[in-house]
Amino acid sequence: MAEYSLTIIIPTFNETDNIENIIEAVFGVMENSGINAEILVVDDDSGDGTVEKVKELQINHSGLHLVVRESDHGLSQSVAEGFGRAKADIIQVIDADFSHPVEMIPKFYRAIKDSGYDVVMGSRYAKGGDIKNWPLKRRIISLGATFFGRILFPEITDPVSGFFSLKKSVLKNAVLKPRGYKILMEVLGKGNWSSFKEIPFVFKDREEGESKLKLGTMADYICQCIDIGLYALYHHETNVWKEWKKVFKFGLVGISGIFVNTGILYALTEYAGFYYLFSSFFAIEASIITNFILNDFWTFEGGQKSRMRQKWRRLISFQVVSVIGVIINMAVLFLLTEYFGLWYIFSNIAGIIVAFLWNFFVNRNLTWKLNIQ
Ligand SMILES: Nc1nc2c(ncn2[C@@H]2O[C@H](COP(=O)(O)OP(=O)(O)OP(=O)(O)O)[C@@H](O)[C@H]2O)c(=O)[nH]1
Ligand SMILES: [Mg+2]
Repeated sequence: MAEYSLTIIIPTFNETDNIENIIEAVFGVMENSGINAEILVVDDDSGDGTVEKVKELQINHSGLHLVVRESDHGLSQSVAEGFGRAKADIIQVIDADFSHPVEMIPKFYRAIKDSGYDVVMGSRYAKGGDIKNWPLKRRIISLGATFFGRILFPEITDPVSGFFSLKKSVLKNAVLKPRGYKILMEVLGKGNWSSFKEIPFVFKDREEGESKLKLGTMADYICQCIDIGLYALYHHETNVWKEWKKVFKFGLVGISGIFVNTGILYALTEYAGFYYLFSSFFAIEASIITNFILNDFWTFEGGQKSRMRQKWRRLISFQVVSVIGVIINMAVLFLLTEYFGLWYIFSNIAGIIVAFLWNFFVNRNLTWKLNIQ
């Protein structure tokens, strides 16, 4: 049996004002809940006495371990190093500055140990979660970041949270490329997991010490998202690959719809003698319905778990989204041709792409949104 049942990684950089309090608080919670945990402080060679403080505390805490990193500094790199050194099979990551409520750690632990989830995340954006004392600018940046993350992981409300736990086995064979602040995204994108739970929590801004977040990290973050998307193209065990598959299938269904549309348009006009615009109305509607059936059975299989439990509600949702998609397609066609002087065939291709993205993402996150929590 492993020496510890939980490893709590605390990355630190210049946290003298917090380090003692956070370590005592975490050990206190662990003692009360009977979890045999080690704390692993991963410090980036803080010059402010954080390291000395931890060493002092080690005298009274045999479960307190410290890594001081001399090179390749960075939050994600530090956490990744902690993953490699964790002695327990379950790992928790938490900030040193009391932004994450330490009393919730047992809840995370139980969700893995007792309920068997692979990854458990603290969410600021799930119902019940919140952020205290953040200026508007920071909220907007964070929401923007979450938006990109949600393209990759549509069911996860806060894929950039710094407060999470996981089974160590999730990291087996995962080639992490840690950089920047968003190590959780890296874990979700490259790790091997199938179940997750989000626990809402209220993020409190630090009271002690200084923030190290630089605003220029957004570009890095977008690169990270792209890297995760590309990684999935040749690592088919990842969850992002499952999203890619949905995009491909949705596209194929869309192409099948063109054939249905054209076939019915032709048949009604040529054989039934309908006026072609009148035929087109039926042709469009028929392709919307066949697209719906194929997507419901194939692209988003397991649709019975969808939040919209009844099929007819999904059909109506799909219908409305599709009609708006047609309007978007025509609007882009019109705008690019009339105001940007583009050849109407190119404008139309742009319109099709925008409408496709609209149709996919809105249907993905509305019509076939999974009912997880
Ligand atoms: N090892 C290591 N830890 C870091 C680094 N940057 C930040 N940390 C730690 O990571 C945690 C989160 O960093 P914060 O600076 O609190 O980041 P934040 O919560 O986004 O921003 P503020 O709370 O406003 O400062 C804290 O425990 C920091 O001490 C780093 O480069 N290396
Ligand atoms: Mg903080």
